[in-house]
Amino acid sequence: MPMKNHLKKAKSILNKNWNGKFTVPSIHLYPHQWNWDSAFIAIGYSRYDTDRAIQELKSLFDAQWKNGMLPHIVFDKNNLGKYFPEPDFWKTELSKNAPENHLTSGITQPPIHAYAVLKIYENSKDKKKVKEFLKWIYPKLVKLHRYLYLERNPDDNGLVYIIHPWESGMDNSPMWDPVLKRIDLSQVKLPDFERKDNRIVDPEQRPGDDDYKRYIYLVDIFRKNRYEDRKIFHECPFIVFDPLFNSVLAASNKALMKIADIIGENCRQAEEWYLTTSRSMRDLLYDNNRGIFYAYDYIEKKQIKVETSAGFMPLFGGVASHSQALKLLEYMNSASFCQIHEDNCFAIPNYDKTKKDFSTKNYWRGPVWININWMLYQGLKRYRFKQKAEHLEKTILELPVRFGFYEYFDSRFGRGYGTKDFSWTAALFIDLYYDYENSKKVGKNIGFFIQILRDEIVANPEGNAISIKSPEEILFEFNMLSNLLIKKYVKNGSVDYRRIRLSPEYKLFQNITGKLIAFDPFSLDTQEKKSFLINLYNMMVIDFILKMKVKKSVREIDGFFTKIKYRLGKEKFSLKDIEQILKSFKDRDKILISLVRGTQSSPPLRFISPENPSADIDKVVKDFVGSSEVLIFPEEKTVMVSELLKWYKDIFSDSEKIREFLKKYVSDDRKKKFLEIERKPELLYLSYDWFLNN
Ligand code: 2M8
Repeated sequence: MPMKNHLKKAKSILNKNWNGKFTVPSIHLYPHQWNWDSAFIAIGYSRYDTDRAIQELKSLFDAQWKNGMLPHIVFDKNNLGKYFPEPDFWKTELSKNAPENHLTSGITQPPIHAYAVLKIYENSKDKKKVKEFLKWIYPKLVKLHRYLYLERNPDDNGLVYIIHPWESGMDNSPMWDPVLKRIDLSQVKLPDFERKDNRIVDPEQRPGDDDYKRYIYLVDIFRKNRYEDRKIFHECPFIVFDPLFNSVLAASNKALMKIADIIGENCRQAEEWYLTTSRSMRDLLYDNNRGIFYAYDYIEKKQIKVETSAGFMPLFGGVASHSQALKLLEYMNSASFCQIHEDNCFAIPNYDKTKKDFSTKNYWRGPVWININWMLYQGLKRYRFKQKAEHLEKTILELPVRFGFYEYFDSRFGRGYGTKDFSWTAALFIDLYYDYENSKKVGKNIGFFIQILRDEIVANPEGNAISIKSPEEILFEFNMLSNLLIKKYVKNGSVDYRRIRLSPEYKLFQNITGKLIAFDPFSLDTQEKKSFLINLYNMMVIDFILKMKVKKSVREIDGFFTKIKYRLGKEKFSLKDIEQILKSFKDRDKILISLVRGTQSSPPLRFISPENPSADIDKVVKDFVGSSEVLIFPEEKTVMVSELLKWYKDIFSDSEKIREFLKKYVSDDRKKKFLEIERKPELLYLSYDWFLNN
C-alpha cells in the first residue's frame, strides 16, 4: 500500500475514535477521554485540522479541577459501563475540587499539554485564530503547573511526585515493582471490583491481578482522603519522582515560556520551574555508572535502580547535560535497548532487554510504544543525535505500516499487541508523516528528491576503452575491489555510503567499472557469471546511490532501476536488465532474494565468491529468513513474509511454494518443524521497507 494510503488510514482511525467532543484512545478498550493521549492526538490533528486539535484540548481542560489538577480520565456520560474503574468507583464527588459538570478520575498524567499547545500553534496556518486559543488555555496551563509545584513538590526543589502508577502513564512498568511489592495486602479488605480490560485484550498482554489489586488499593486511599493531596502524601505508600513525568513537565515549562511570549505574558515563573526541575533531576535522578536517569522512591529516599525507557526522557525535556546525554545515547543504542541495525529489534523497547523479567509482549514491561519513541525522537533531535533520531523516525513510520495501528508492538518481531486502531499510534504517525513529506518537499526544491529521469544515464566512466587489461584481469580486479569495499564499509548489513564515497577504494572501483566496456560477461562459465552478475548488481546499487546523491531512499529517483545503466561490452544494462538475466538461472528463487537493492528490506550485503557462489547465496538467504523480513508464528499457524516475494508471483505463487522455500533456510528448530508439518499456513505480507540500508 502506498504511504499516502497509510496516512488516510491513520486519519480514518482518529475519525472513528472521535465522538463529537473528543477522541477516545480506542473504542473498545478505552471508551473515554484520556489526559496525555489527548495531547498526543491533538499533535496529530494539528497537522491537518487545527479546529479538531483545539477542540480536543478544550474538552479536556473544561474538566480541569478547581485546584488545577488535570484528571487522567474524563468520562463520556453516554458511554459508561464498558471500562473499569468508572465514576461510581472513583467517587470524585467527595472532593471539593472536582468539577461540577464533568465526571472524572481523581489523579493526573504526564503534563505534556503545553508542549502540544505550542505544536498546534506552530503547525497552524491561521496563527491569529490559534492565538485566541492560546489566550484561553494559557491560564489553565499555568494553573496545572502551579498545582504540581504547590501540591506535589515536597522538598521545594522542583521534583514533582506521582501517587499512582497510572499517573506515570507506564502503568505496570518494572520501575514500579519495588514500591508496589512493599504493599502488603494480606490484612487488607479491598473494595469489590471486576476488571474489564483483560476480557477485551489477551491477559498475557495486560497487567497482572497482583498489580491491579494494588492499583485499586491506592485509589481506595485517595477516596478515603477525599482526594486531598496533603493527606494522601502522608498515607500513600507510592510517592515517587518519575523521570518521565518530570521530563515532560520540563519540556512543557519551556513550551509555556514560548506561549507566554507569543501572547505577551510574563514567563519568568515557567523559566524558574524549568530550571529548578532540571537541576534537581540531574542531581538526584541521574546515575553516572549506568548512564541513565532513575525514578526516585521518596519514602525510602533512594533511587529505584530499574532501567526503563523513562530513564532516557531527560533528552525530551532538555534536562540532561551534554555528557549525560552522550551516556544516555550510548546505553540506549546498545543491545540492552536497540542498536541501530541490530537484528530483531524495532525502536526502543520499554525495558532493558537483557533483564530476566523482560517481556516482549506484556504492556509496559518490554514492548515498543509509539509515543515513547516519538518523544525520544524529539529528544535525540534536540541533542543533535541525528543518526539515532532518524532510526527512530523510520521505525515509528514503519511499525504501523507493517503491522497495523496497534497500541504497542512486540520488541523482537514487531507484531502489534493490545487494542488495534489506537489513537496516539495513528496521531504520531501522522505527525511524522508530515515531517517526512516536508523534508521531501525541501529536497525537491534543491533538486534531488523524487527526481524523474527522462533520459538514460550511463554511470560507468567512459574513456577507458583502450584497456591494456585482459578480461581476466578486469574480473579479478572488479572482484577484489568489490570484496574489499564490502568488507571495509558494510557492518551488520548496513552500508556506510559516506565513507565509501570518500574512500580510495571507491576511486579505484570507478576506474575498473570504466574498463567493463572491454568485458563480456557472457563469456564466463555459469558459476563465475552468476557471482559476477550478483556482485555487479549490488555494487551498481551502491554506485548509483552515491552518484545520484540519494538521501533516504532509492525511491527518490524515479528510474533508479531502469534508467541508470552500466556499459558492459557492447551493450548497456540497467539493474532491471541484470535482474532479468539472473532470472534465467536454475536457482533463480534464492538469487532474486539475495539481491541487495539498497533498502532496509534487503538482506545484509555480502560478497559472492566466484569459487562457490551457491554457498554464499545460501548464507545471504539464511540471513534474510532469520531477519524481520520473515516472521513465523507456529502458535498462530501464520507466516509473514516480505512483499518482495509478491513481486515474483511466478516463482513464489502460493503459501505452499513459500513454505517449501523457507523450510530449507530457517534455522530455528521449532519453526522448521512447523513448516514441515503445516502444509497451508496462513500467509501475510509485510510492507517493503524502502528506507536506505545506511
Ligand atoms: C493505559 O492506562 C489505563 C489506565 O489509565 C489502563 O490501562 O486502563 C496506559 O497505557 C496509559 O498511558 C494510557 O494513557 C491509557 C489510555 O491509552 O491506557
